[in-house]
Amino acid sequence: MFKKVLIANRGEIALRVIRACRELDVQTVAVYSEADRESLHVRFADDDVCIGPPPGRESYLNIPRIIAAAEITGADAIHPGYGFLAENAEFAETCAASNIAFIGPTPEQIRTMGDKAAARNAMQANNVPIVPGSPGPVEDADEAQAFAEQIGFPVIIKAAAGGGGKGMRVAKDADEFARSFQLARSEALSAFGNGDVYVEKFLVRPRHVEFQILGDRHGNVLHLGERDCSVQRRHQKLIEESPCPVMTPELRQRMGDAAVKGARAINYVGAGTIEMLLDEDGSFYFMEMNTRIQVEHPVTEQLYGVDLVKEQVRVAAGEPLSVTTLPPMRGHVIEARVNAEDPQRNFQPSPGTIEVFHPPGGPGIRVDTHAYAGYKVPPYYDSMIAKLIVQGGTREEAIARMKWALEQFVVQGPATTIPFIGKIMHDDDFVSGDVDTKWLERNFERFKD
Ligand code: MV4
Repeated sequence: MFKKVLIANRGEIALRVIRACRELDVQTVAVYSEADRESLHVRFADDDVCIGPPPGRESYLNIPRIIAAAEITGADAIHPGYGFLAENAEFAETCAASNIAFIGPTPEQIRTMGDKAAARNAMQANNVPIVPGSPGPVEDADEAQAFAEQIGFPVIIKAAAGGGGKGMRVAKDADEFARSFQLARSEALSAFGNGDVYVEKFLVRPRHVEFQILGDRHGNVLHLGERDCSVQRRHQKLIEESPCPVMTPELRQRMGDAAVKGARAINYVGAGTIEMLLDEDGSFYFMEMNTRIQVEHPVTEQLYGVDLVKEQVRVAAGEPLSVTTLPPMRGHVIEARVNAEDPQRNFQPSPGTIEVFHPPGGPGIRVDTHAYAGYKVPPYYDSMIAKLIVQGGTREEAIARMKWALEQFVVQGPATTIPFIGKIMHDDDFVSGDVDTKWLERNFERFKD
C-alpha cells in the first residue's frame, strides 16, 4: 500500500479522499491555493503545501507545482479527485515519469475515452450499442450532410474533443444542417483546438443512465449498477438517483453487460463511468466514458455499501478489488447538489461567507461537504458546497427523507439550490419518475418562486 497520498484537488472531494486514506492507514498531503488557506482539507491532511494564487490554472491545474509538492512531502501517489487534472492524460504521464502513482486509469485509457469519436469506435468494435451515425469524424460539410440524410433528421453534431455537452449542435432538418455544422466545427476549434466533429441521430427525450465501473490489474471488471442523472440544467446535474426509476432487472443485466464489455475492451483499471442514453422505447446507447470518480459516486456507495474511493486507492496500489460481484441493492438512494447559486437568477453563483450552517442528519442521511459556519465560498471555483445523499427502503421513502432533510438544512449567507430541489421533490413528474434530460429546462417555470 502507499505511504502517502497527495490530493490534487479541493473542497468536499479532497475531504472524501482524506477519509478513505485514513481508513486505509495512508498518510495524506493537501495542496491548496491562496483562496483555500482556511479550507478543511488543509486542516484534515497530515501535511499541506500552498501551490499558488486562486485561479485554477495557477494552482490546481499547475502540474509542475503539484509534482514538486509531492516530491517535497514524499508522497508516493496522487489522487486527482474530479475536475481539474482528473482526466488529463499528460498529468497521469508526468506522475508516472516522476515515479508517483496516479490513482486512476492509464494515460492511454484517459486519452482514448477523451476522444469521443475514438471512444465511440472502440465501443462499436466491441459490440457495445452506439447511436447510429458517422463511423468517425467527418471530413467536410458535404460528407456530414450525406450521413445526416442517411440516418435521418434530427441529428446532433458533436465535437470529438468535447464531452459534457460542449461543442454540440442539433439540426432539425437539412436546411438547418449547414449552419449547425459550421457552428459546431468553429466552436470545437476554439474551445478544444480540434475541429473534428461527428454526426449522430438525435434522440429527442432520452434519460441519462450511467453505469459505475470498477476494474483492477488482476482481470476483474464489474459494474455497480446505474445512476439516473436525467435531472440536469445546461449539463449541470442537480439530482442523481439509483436505481433508475424505469429500470428492470432484465434491462440492468443487458445495460450492465454492455458497460462491462466496453470497460473490458480497454482493460479498464480503477473507477469509471459508462454514460448511456436510454430511449423511450427501451433501447440504449453508449454516449461517453468518464475516467474518474464522479461527483455522484456516493449514490452507488450508499446503495451497494462499497467505498469506491478506497477501491480506487487499492487498485492503484496493485491490490485486487475487494468486491468482485454486484452486492444486493439496499433500497433507493437520491443525491441532491447544494450549490451556492441562485436558481431564481439563472443559477448565478452566490459566493461569500456562510453565516449559519446546519446540515441535516439522522438515519439514511449523508452529507458530503467542506462547508462550515464562517466558511467563505470563494468565487474562483465551482459553486457546489454540499451533496445531500438520502437512502430509503423505497423510492417513496427516499423522496420523503429528501424533503425533510432539505427542510432541516439551514444555510444562511449565499443563496443555494436547497429550495429549488425541494420544489422538484414535490413535483408530480419527478415523483412518478417521468423525466428526461430536457425535462428540467422544459418545465423550468414550475420551479420559479
Ligand atoms: C445526445 C443527446 C441526444 N441524442 N446524443 C449531452 C452531453 C453529452 N455527453 C452528450 N449529450 C447528449 N447527447 C444523441 N445522439 C442528448 C444529449 C443531451 C444530454 C445528455 C445527457 C444529459 C443531459 C443532456 C442534455 C442535453 C442533451
